[in-house]
Amino acid sequence: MSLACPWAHRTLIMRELKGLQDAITVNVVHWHMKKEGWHFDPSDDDDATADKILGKSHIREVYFKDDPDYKGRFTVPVLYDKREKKIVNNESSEIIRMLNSEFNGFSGEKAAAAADYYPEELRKRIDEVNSWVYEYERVLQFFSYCRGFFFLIATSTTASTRAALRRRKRPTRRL
Ligand SMILES: N[C@@H](CCC(=O)N[C@@H](CS)C(=O)NCC(=O)O)C(=O)O
Repeated sequence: MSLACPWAHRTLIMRELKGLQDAITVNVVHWHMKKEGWHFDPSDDDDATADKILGKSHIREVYFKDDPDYKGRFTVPVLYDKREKKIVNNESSEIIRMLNSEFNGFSGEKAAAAADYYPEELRKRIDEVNSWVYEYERVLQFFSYCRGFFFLIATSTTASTRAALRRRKRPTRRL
């Protein structure tokens, strides 16, 4: 799980709502996703933990342990079965549905176990909102890449213009 990831966040919220804090432990990656992807480093981030299940340094190693031929993205959240030593699911919308109904026997609170956050009559609407959020996030991501690209061009153009002006202003050295 990453505290920087909104998709991971909703699984954490559902874990609380369903009283599953004791049944499902949480390992938190470092807030900064680097070139090798999410990594565990509690020494540099007070909120991060080590990988207390497999002792891995990166999330990608957890994926490869599960499937050495894995070709997808190394995303969080990941629901992991400690006993079977297998990834159960890495899709937050499915994980929250699982937490809603499949772990009721492990909940620490009766009322939390009984609470249903995916009632039959609202499922269609909830699924629609979920798809809409995914689409919207993709569009936002596209615009934020564009913004980053134009920012880069603008700053590098400004920087090179400034450098050129500085060069022009520089007095010619006479020997
Ligand atoms: N469909 C996934 C998406 C999760 C996702 O995109 N997580 C991001 C962080 S917010 C991630 O781990 N990205 C790592 C990568 O793309 O390498 C879900 O909702 O669980």
